[in-house]
Amino acid sequence: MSHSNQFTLFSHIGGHNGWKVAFVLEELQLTYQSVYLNFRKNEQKAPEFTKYNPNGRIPAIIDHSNNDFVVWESNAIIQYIIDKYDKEHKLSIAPGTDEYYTQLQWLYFQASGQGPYFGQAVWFSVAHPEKVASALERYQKEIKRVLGVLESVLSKQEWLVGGRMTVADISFVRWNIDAATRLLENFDFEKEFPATAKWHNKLLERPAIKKVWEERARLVAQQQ
Ligand SMILES: N[C@@H](CCC(=O)N[C@@H](CS)C(=O)NCC(=O)O)C(=O)O
Repeated sequence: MSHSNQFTLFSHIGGHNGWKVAFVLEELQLTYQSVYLNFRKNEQKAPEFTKYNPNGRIPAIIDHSNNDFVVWESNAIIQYIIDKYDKEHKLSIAPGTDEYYTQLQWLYFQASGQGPYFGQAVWFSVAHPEKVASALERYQKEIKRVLGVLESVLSKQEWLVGGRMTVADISFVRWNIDAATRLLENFDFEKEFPATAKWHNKLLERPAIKKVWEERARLVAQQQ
């Protein structure tokens, strides 16, 4: 089958992890077509999709330039993209260096320490059938704890690794948008975590990230 775009990206308009991959693809100017699954119809659990991702969750990518190779788990996808297609290390740290593992450390921390906890805060605030104040409080506290970890580093350096922007920084953007705008009550990001807020706003100003985020806004508006 011939494809005009290098990648197919399975994503979701309201979700988080697909946008993270789109940010990276756009930054590297790689071509992709997004397929947005409909969670209301449970399309992420249907065999047409689980044949690609047995975990039944977005994102997943198909690389049409590599025999339709499939990868799922957002940060594994990001790792695949940079290892294979960021040979000049515009957005990543060269393998074989110590800092490569610092980059990996942040990617793991994002996937295990930020995403799931911030996600549970959303679940207990809007989706859980009962109100469980203690659970919500636990996850909201964890959001601040994770932002505190970032602040402790970013108050001393501009970027997480290598003295420049990499995928490590980009991986945090999507959930931090929600932390800054809707996950916490009476929260002043700039005041409580000034270095992290500055770093986050700088990332939002990146033309590639802006472009992807504007596309999402357009799709969200279309749904309403
Ligand atoms: N650790 C996974 C998390 C994937 C994930 O939770 N995806 C959500 C949307 S952002 C999903 O597909 N949810 C639908 C479901 O759980 O059925 C990753 O980083 O790719």
